[in-house]
Amino acid sequence: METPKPPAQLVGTNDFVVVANRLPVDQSVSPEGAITWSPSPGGLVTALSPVLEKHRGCWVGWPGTTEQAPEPFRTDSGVLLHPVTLTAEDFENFYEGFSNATLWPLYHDLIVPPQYHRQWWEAYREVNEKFARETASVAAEGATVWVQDYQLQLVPGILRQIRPDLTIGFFLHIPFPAPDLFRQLPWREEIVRGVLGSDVIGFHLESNARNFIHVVEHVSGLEVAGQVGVRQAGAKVQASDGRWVHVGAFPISIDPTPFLNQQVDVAKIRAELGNPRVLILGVDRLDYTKGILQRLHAIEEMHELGALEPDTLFLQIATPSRERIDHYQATRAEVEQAVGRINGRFGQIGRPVVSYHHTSLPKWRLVELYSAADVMLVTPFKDGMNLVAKEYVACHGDGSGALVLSEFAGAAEELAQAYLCNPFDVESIKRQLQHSTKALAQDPDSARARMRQLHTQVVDHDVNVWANAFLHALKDSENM
Ligand code: ADQ
Repeated sequence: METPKPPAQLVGTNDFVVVANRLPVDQSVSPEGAITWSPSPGGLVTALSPVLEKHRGCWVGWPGTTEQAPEPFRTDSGVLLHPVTLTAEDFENFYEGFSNATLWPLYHDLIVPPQYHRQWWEAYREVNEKFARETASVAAEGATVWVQDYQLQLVPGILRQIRPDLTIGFFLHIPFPAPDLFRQLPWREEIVRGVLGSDVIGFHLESNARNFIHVVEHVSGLEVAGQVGVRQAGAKVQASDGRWVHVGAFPISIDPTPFLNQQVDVAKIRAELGNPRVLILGVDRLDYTKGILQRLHAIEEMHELGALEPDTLFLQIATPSRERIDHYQATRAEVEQAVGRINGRFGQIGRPVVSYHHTSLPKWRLVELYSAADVMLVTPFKDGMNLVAKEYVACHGDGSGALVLSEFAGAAEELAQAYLCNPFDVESIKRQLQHSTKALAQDPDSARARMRQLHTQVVDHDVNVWANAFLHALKDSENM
């Protein structure tokens, strides 16, 4: 089929464009008030840097402030960062509203009730249009564009209309819900049409991809063919304009390099923490999906039963997140109340049993804590993947440590050797916590074998495997 020509006034010069809600930049303000912007490395940036650098790449995204946005600028490695400006009202209605109070809870199986407001939907549509127009203005003729995540599900459809010459991929970083849940969404047809503007659509898990295919077939009445597979876009859907859109599961991972290479003096870190006999760790954004409160209940009940070594410390690092949204404020209050109660009941003077920190930490510090922890507790009610679980495993190539992981985290599919628990069942968290600490103390060889298997899985399936598999599927779609 001949590739359509783009309208001349819309063409940019970048052959590969990533579009994500956030631009990978950090703002710093000097004491004199001068604002500077610097690139902030993250997993996605690391994974996509080689492709971005090779193809004169560009990253389109919001710089994280509704105030003064930077002019487009190139990083040292030659990647163009192209800011999309959002007003305070856009941020409230598009980001906090539709993205994080409608879609986020709906796609995470209604852990809290999603709110449906027409005004938020209008803002979502308008902001998606803005992202699509900015992307169109930077993409070269015939460029490849990779759109990321739930905030931007309308971008592929809008882009396809204004720039039919582009090859468009879309990846969803959070779960895609069961069809009966998705059907609640008043704008479900528009969302499906938007995503179907892509050539390839990727999800973390086969079950997510199958949920999507089911919606497309039974709610939108479109034809589907092929089979959903992992790291390939084996299923396809015929969009209403006749194009076949390819669908597959592409489980995301981490760049293990910093976790493998940093030398950590574990004894020193544990000494700083008061030399607990057992160190249990939690690291999450403070989000109601992550099950932090349930984890605390499990710890509390185990102290009640005397089922934890008296010298056990539970260290919880919780990154501030979406702090103006009601359910996030409520979750924080509940978590902090539980921490106070548990320490009040079981801590000693100068020696708490829970050490809780509402803060973000630099990666090197996380590596220290991951390396020092005997048990990592990852108990989300629902999670697209969960990279924290993979980061912890990457730090334990020597087979030390144990991972207690929710069966509702996407990561549980690949990390089946972890101590899997049901976070809705506090007994299940307690049981697996007990199994893991008992194995470390009484059956270290088998604990070591389990951790080594997990480690091999994570190192062999890193973020490059993820990005390459998706980009290959996208390339293949051009020849079909
Ligand atoms: P998140 O919900 O943010 O990601 P996760 O996958 O665990 O969840 O990634 C969190 C990242 O933030 C990790 O790299 C972690 O190191 C970092 N982080 C967490 N707490 C931190 C702290 N206190 N200080 C510093 N860094 C911290 C969404 C989906 C996931 C999916 C990812 C990627 O919800 O399911 O795995 O995208 O697709």
